[in-house]
Amino acid sequence: MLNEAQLRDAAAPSPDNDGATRPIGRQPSRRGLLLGGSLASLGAAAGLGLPLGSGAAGLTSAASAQGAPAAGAAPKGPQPFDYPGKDKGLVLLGDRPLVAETPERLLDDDTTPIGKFFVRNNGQIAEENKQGDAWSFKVEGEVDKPLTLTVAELKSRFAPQTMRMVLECGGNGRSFFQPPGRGNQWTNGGAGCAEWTGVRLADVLKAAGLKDGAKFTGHYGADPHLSGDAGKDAISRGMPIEKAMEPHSMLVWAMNGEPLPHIHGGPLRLVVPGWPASLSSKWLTRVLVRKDPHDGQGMGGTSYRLPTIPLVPGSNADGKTNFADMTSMPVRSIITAPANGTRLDAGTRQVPLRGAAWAGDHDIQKVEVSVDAGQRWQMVSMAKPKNRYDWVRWVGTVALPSDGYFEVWVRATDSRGVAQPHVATNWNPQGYGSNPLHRIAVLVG
Ligand SMILES: Nc1nc2c(c(=O)[nH]1)N[C@H]1C(S)=C(S)[C@@H](COP(=O)(O)O)O[C@H]1N2
Ligand SMILES: [Mo]
Repeated sequence: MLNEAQLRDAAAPSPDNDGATRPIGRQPSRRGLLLGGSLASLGAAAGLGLPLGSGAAGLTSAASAQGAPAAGAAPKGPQPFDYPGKDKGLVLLGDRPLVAETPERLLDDDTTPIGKFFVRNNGQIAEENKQGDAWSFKVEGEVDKPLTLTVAELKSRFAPQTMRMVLECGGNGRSFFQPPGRGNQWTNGGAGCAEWTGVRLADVLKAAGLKDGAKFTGHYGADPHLSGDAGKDAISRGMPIEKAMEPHSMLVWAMNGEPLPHIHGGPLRLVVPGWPASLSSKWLTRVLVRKDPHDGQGMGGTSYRLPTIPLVPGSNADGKTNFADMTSMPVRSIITAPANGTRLDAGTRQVPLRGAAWAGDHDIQKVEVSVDAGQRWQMVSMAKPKNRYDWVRWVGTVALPSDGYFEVWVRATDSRGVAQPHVATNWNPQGYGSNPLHRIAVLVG
């Protein structure tokens, strides 16, 4: 394994392998290659979803796969996300509630900067709170001693820790389902990896004293329901107590060394790594310890639940039978450099690649890349994660046989030997658990 500095050096373009990558067009597009310069005709074809690669259903070329508008839909490029402190390259997926994802090429940092971190809300954004350390939350329910604690008390009474961990939306990858799942059409950008500082949720639950009946949690935040109805929660999810007691499940007040930004749930949020980020309640007001599985907003039915008996894609299901709550997120890898749609100088034969891989509760066993649509795979070098739930940064170089159009594919395999599929699988109405391999298009010459 390489350390981070070695990884950066290895990935730095060297003079003899022509690292002169330049994006096609000004703004790389989710629709793939943008119209621009000599690529206009290829770009136009790609933007309209013309199949340039495999004709297999759900396996269109990388150039057309990324956010190609549905047949008949008005061709509409990605909507930029305009929010204070956020990179303009983020892509707005919805403004009510406010949701924005990070294109793969912006996940190129070892630690995702706050400006590039995805944003997901289910309700209105909580009122901006200036209390900081005076913010308080409650621990109630199946505990001996219900607690009300301020952030200041968390800081002084418990042992702080900092962990670099992936936060990933349960719906990440949803747009790859055929037919589409209901909800925000995430590509791979509903994820980021930040340094989270806070205390172990387990330490606080122990201080409250768990009763024998303490089997599940339920989480509440201060954000109003989208409708403004005070009787409803924007979202309120919960988990088995074993997950809550893991040392990496944290009450967090800082992100990348800064006070937790308002949009990411400051002054206080939960970070429950490995599982759908909907458990990682922002603007945390209450953790309810329960005997029974939580029944809040976003629990039950088909919400954050997967079929235990595979469904016919597109069929109706209410989730009442043969569905189970999502636990670990599936294995995923992305190419973060070069960007999809990069044009390389004629004669370029060596292409350096950089990326990331992660696998929910599991470790990454290997990451492989292919330039011939998966006929042959080669391994890349992985850096050592900082701690459990950190992502793996990887680098590699692929050789191209000629000028022309190529796709680079990446797939990761988790520590159980489970690899990313070629297409999204286990279709479900709300489109969870979709993790097909990531593909980028490059044009040489
Ligand atoms: N209070 C509250 N917490 C929340 C949510 C929310 O809508 N309200 N959304 C959840 C979901 S679905 C995700 S994916 C993550 C997103 O966290 P981020 O906006 O900091 O990226 O927050 C989770 N925590
Ligand atoms: Mo989410």
